[in-house]
Amino acid sequence: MTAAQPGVYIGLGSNLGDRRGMIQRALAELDSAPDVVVAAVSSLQETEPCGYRAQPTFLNGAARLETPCEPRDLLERLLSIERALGRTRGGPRFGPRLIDLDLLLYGARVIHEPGLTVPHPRMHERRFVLEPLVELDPDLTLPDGTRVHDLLQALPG
Ligand code: PH2
Ligand code: MG
Ligand code: MG
Repeated sequence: MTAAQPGVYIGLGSNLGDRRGMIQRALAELDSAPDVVVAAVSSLQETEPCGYRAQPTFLNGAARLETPCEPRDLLERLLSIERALGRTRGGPRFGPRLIDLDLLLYGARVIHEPGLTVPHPRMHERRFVLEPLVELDPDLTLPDGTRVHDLLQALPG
């Protein structure tokens, strides 16, 4: 019997250029690696920018991956796909980006390392992250047992 794969979830975002095309290219790139399967992709929704308001509207979603890659390896892949698609760093924090791939959840793993915090440290307060996660799995829980659905219900507005 093989062990169940942990649920690995990433956030998808873009607010510059061909936003849907950027997200699709990123997913195709990720899926093209022999050891990563993009198992499910949520719908992509228009969302108002948060954190830094004076920027274009985002397209956001989430995907569930199946992979034996360790979280740090997976993070490096995500960053390398962001770079390959033309993302540069150096604008304002939370500012506009061609593509943003965030490691949100890696099964029940809790990680606090330089450059890698899982679950993603700001996901609890972000509707544009929680909604697509609940769409992918209405019963999804965080490592501490909190239901993502309940976090969404608790958001103001
Ligand atoms: N990402 C940010 C900052 N603000 N706002 C929306 N709506 N969607 C995002 O993906 C987003 C944001 C930094 O990663
Ligand atoms: Mg982000
Ligand atoms: Mg990011």
